[in-house]
Amino acid sequence: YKDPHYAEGRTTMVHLFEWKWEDIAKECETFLGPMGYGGVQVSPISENLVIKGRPWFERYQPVSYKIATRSGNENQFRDMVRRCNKVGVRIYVDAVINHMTGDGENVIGTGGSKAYPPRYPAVPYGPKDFNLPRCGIDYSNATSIRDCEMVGMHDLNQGRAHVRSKIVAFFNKAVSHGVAGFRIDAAKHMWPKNLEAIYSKINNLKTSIYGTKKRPFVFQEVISFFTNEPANKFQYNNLSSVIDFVFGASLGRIFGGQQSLASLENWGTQENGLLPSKDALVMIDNHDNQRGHGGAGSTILTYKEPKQYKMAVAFMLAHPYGHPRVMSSFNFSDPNSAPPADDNENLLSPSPISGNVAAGHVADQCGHGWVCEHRWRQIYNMVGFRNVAGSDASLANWWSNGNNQIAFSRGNRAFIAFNGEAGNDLNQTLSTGLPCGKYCDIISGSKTNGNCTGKLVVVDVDGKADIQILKDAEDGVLAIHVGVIK
Ligand code: AAO
Repeated sequence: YKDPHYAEGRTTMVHLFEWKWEDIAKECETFLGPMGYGGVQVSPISENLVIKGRPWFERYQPVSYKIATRSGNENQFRDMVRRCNKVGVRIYVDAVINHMTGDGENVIGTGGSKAYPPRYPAVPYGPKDFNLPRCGIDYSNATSIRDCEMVGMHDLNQGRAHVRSKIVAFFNKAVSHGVAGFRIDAAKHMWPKNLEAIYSKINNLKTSIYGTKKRPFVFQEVISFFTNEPANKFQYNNLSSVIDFVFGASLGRIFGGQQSLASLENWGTQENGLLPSKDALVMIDNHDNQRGHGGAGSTILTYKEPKQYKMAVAFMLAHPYGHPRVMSSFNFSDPNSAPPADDNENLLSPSPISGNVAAGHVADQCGHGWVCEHRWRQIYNMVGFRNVAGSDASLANWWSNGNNQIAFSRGNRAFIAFNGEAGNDLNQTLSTGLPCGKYCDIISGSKTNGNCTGKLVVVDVDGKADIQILKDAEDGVLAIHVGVIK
């Protein structure tokens, strides 16, 4: 359950938050595949409660396991998975299985199903399938975290055979369409032994795509920062991968200027409070903490602080620790607002990629309120960097000025430098570990038609190069690798 099953040479997934299946299919073909992304985490696929104003969070209140949301229907979903796989991009489903909706009258889902909480005839679930008596969560108590209701939503009892079988059938439907795995929403609120039983019943992945006997990649959402929390990540990483929230909170603190970059020298070890690398799904921000939901918000960097954010993302992608996930957002000021739409009531969202991007053409931004961080040159070029560095090129040639300037290489394949100092330029001759040659910096530009559109870096026979990052440059990073020799 810990292998993402990326196609050969790919290493990184992107969360295309609230994107439609048709748009994701196009994005796989025209951008993600060609730029080397390995996979997409999609928004929840199961039918959800329609909430007035259509906030993004309605998608976390299931009404049934029909594949029918504003992202699209089952045919569109199946078509997306097929087209993405065809260009080497995997799909991971965000699975909401801890709970159904909160209370409500006239509950109607995005697929037209009616519900009478706690009765959900379209599954079907009835009162016996939920934990009773109803209670609010006391976060100091492990049983309460698992058996009480998260913000008033009816809490499924995964100990029941009927509930397990419905969840497993839902997973297996997605597997039959060719997905590579699942994000387990609110895993912390379910007992590990129940999750283990459910995972064991998921079918092997489609042989025609993944080969024989391949288990789904499962990454569990467990928000925890301290080992002494009654429900914490170390209770789940023996089952499968876990999203490590310490990662983004710590890197946000460091690249946000509250702690020195030099302190990153031993990054990725237990002493940072992180999970073992192979167990960890990591990100700088996610759809919750970028807007103050789900905790740990104060140090989290987002697209709203672009210079620091791009530095943190570059560090995540350059460093060998963990399985990285890039966030792709829509712009917001109200944290509860719906995704960009022409007409929310009719579920007509403008396409993030319509009109402005011809097939095969690389644009740095989308439009219509979609931020598309994954299309920022400084981010997609770093995905390429990680793919070139691969998993066997270990971290080498660490350098720091003891403060906020650092550099390191990934074996003899890739090299990166950071200047996090507001008041000082970085101007140093550094060991890059790379073979002698001329390289294009992939942060200030790209290598296009044999030329560098950004800085040129000359590595001499000793592997040394003059590295310069000015204090007021647009980006505080310089990165080169053996794939961009001029
Ligand atoms: C909505 C409304 C509610 C309404 C409800 C039902 O907002 O007012 O009652 O509908 O009608 C999303 C939204 C929710 C939304 C929900 C359903 O975020 O606002 O509720 O959809 O529409 C906990 C969970 C974690 C969860 C996170 C949001 O553990 O699983 O809350 N994330 C996932 C999804 C998320 C989704 C759901 C789950 C639900 O990613 O999008 O909710 O499917 C502590 C705990 C954490 C806890 C946080 C927040 O964190 O440890 O477990 O996360 O609090 O409650 C420090 C601490 C840190 C602490 C933090 C905050 O940093 O170190 O531990 O402070 O106190």
